[in-house]
Amino acid sequence: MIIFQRCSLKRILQHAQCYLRSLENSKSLARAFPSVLLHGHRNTSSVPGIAERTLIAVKPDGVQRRLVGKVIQRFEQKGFKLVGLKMLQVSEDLLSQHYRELRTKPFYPSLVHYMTSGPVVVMVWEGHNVVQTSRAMVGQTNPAEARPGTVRGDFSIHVSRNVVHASDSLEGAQREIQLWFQGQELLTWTCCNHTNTYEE
Ligand code: DAT
Ligand code: MG
Repeated sequence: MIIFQRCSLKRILQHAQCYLRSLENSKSLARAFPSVLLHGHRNTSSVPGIAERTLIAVKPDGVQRRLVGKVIQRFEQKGFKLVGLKMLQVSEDLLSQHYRELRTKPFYPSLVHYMTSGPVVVMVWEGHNVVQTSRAMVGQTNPAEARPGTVRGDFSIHVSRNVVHASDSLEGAQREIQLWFQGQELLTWTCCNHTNTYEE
């Protein structure tokens, strides 16, 4: 009877240890999860860099000329995923942070005047290599040099009215996204045609 009690006590202790270990594992999972949610970069695919994000903005001339739909259409038809979108009147403060590298340029005052002259539509697009690809889709800064087929090449003539903004690097994109958007304004969602865009 005493032997039986010892055996079952030992088994109960083993079960308790096992339970405590699994509890510890689930605690460490719970610690990791919020950061995944915070960054909005849940990468459920084997395709590298699939959750890369960039900032695209239709500037005041593009909004006035009713080109917002055409710009969105190009990014949608390419296969990128829209994860944030809003229309706003830009403040000089936001703009001076956005264009901080250009503050000393002679054209900076007229750039600020034009960019704050009316609403802009700002977006975050997500997908594989989206930063580099969207720069190619937007075209050269000066529309005179932008190739036909690019947004600037097709819809603009002069460098001071070149319709769209696109982040020029991964670091630039991250900085600009944080500048223009609050975390909760960006959505993490699954596209229903995901497997027709990427190979798993
Ligand atoms: P991009 O918009 O291609 O990244 P950028 O960052 O060098 O180019 O310049 C930001 C914007 O400033 C650009 O889209 C239009 C304006 N800009 C640049 N060079 C200019 C110039 N020489 N004269 C007038 N505006 C200019
Ligand atoms: Mg730039």
